Amino acid sequence: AVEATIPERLRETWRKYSANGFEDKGGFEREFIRHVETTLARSLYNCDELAAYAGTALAFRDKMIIEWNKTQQRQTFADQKRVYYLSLEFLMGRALDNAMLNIDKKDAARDGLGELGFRIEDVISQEHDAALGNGGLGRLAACLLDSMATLDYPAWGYGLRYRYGIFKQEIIDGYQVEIPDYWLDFNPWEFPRHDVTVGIQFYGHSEKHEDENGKVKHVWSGGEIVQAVAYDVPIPGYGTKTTNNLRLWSSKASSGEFDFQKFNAGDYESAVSDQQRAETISAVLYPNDNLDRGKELRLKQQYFWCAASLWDIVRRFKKSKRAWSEFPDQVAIQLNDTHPTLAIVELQRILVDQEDLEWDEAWQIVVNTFGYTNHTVLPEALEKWSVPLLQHLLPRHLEIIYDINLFFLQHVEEKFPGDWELLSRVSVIEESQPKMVRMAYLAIIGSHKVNGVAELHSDLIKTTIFKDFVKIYGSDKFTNVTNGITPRRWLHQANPRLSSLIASKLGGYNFLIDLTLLDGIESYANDPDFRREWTEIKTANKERLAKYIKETTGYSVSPTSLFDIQVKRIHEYKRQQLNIFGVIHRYLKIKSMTPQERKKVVPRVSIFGGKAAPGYWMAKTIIHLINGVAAVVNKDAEIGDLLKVIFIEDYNVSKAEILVPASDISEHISTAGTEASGTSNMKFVLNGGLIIGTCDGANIEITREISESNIFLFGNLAEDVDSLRHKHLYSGFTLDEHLHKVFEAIRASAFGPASAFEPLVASITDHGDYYLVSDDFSSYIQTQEAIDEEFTKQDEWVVKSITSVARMGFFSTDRVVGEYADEIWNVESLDVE
Ligand code: IMP
Ligand code: B1N
Repeated sequence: AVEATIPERLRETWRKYSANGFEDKGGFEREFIRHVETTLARSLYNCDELAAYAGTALAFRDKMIIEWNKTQQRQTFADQKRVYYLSLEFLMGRALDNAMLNIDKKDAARDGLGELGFRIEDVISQEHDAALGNGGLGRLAACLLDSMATLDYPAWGYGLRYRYGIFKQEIIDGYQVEIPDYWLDFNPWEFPRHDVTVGIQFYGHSEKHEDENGKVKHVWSGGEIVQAVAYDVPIPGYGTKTTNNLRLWSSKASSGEFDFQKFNAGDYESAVSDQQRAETISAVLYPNDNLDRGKELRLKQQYFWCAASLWDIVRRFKKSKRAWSEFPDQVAIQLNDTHPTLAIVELQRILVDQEDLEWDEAWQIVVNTFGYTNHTVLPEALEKWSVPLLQHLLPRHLEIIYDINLFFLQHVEEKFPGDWELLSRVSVIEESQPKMVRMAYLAIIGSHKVNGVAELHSDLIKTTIFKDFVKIYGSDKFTNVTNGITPRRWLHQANPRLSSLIASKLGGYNFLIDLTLLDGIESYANDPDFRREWTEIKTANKERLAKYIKETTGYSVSPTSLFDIQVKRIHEYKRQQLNIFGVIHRYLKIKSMTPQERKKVVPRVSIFGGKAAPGYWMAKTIIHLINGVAAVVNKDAEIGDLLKVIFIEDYNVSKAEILVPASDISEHISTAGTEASGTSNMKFVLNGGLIIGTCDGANIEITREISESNIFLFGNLAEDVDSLRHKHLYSGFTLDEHLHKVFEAIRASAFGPASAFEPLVASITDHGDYYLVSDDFSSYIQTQEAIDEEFTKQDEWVVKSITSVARMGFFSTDRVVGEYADEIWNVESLDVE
């Protein structure tokens, strides 16, 4: 319909001069030089690596945005249901390599850059990571975007354009120091849309008015308005022309906000401060992972982003001129954890207050639109907002929350008359001092589906934190969608040689879009030539990491050692403390050996990496201890290569791409029942590393897929955790003798002043050992010994490695997106042809 309104002649002219981008090496060089000369105003004589990166990125950006435009047009004309993925975090990492591979022009760029005097790897490594996330939750959002584009779903991400991503970590004297991550100096991947700007209201008050028909209307007035400006980031699919959109909102003062009268009167400070206050909203990503701190600015971020996104979604829907009842047939909104729960309240407000729908009709639309994904059962991560804060910041929304709760409790009361305890347990309002709004309950009530992210986790939410809601709604409202990863970035991009070896046996790269095809390599585990190539690739990846370690830490590690890697956020529940205590045990044991005995030791490099939340003191203590142990062990001449301990500074997505392909063993050793899924476990196995892990999260399903003989499981089960904790508190416990020795060494200041580490030791010996380190320690060190033993049988080890990779097909986000599409969104992909 829109097409018909444009005269044919105009369309012809447009077609004639449309941008085309490049196709081959020559075309790439032409576009590269054009951008270096005209966009960057540089020349042959001052084109350094950074300029080469910029020129390359701009050439690729042109190609992507051409497809972006066509995709958006196609999706607009097709007029079918779209998906909106609301996430406060998108941990994208670098974009250039991904763009090159997804649009299949990396060879052209490599050859072109070569002719122009650059190495493609050096150019790629100039890029600053887009680090708008903390860890697994944010990286999952990025993997899902990749898969939604690859599978041609009409899907947009919505998030915040933080000026500062997750902080950069430096280690100084063994301590973590945080440095701000200003990443926007040069960002070729975003398109500012100053025409897509909306005012977002805060504070003020809510009033009731009666209109001429006696109908009560709610009006929210007063307060302040902050502008939300859209920035669009193109998301290219792999092997398809679909290029989807990630829309990030940036906050800006309303134009009236910069007060020229104050400015002219010389009151510069207060003229500027209003502006700064507005811009603060999208200034910085909160650096907490699995922790809710209830800060006002965080609530402002959440509402700002939800309100802007809903305005945009509703505006787009209204262009279709459909009835409101069709909204859920056109729009699916997925809530990435409870952070965007206010979107539920905001849509109800738009429908009732602005569009004049009846409450019940509006509410039905809302519930049919939203789905909620829960990512954690940790009590400290379950979001609650105080009623007085909501009253102050969002007065009308608080009223709506109270009404939602009232109607919900009436429904519960009808179903379970007289069960007052049930009513108070499931109320959205916690009757504490001050009263608190339980966001997860609101998210459940306002969504048609609630999912966990791995089987154990989805069972746990149904039997523990959301048990009452299963009783009320039945178990059909709850479902499981086990997480995955994108094989494009986490195999093809991070490990090109392995990807190419697999492709050579499978007759091409189809496995990258149907990961279950990997099962075709299982039989090659019997082929000695294949095993040799497989081993060579692992060794090359370990050499690359060893080189990186040498350059960044100065320590030399031998690539023939067993590389044992634990990289993830530092958290007590993830138990890096268990790992480092195990390392100390290993060190003490080697020290006590005779030279003859030492000859039998399997040399090991224990590699750690990860950030601690700046306010999480115990996590910082764990980092400190790891570095203390490294300082002692690595310079102990008696130990030499038998043991090295490495802490990789500033772990991020692009460092993960170096670490993940280089592991022999990786550690996923959370206290059972605490890690909802984990996704790096999948990445390591897909790259031919074996894992040591607890029966937790997705480890359980990985075991089921690859078989128990290919994974090293240890430790207590989730079902026993409660009684063990209870036992610690009420009957006390005796320490494992090996762990006791480890603590003696720490308390004797073997790794730095004992006082620094005392709180960590005491959390186990004196404060109940909540994470069951002592209960799992002996099983952990025995399993590590079994790993040493297995590693000496290299042939068997490689067979395990190949077999595991062959069986990892289940863990692609392509499968994940398909499940969301069928079971939650009811949305179909859009044929590109
Ligand atoms: P929005 O849905 O209005 O935000 O538009 C997103 C993008 O879709 C725009 O930037 C356009 O590229 C494309 N688009 C939106 N409406 C139309 C249309 O009517 N014809 C062609 N493309 C459109
Ligand atoms: O989400 C990942 C899972 O694989 C991990 O097991 C899980 O720990 C992670 C509040 C979170 N859950 N909750 C968070 C992050 C930031 C924040 O402010 C909570 N992250 C997870 C993907 O499902």
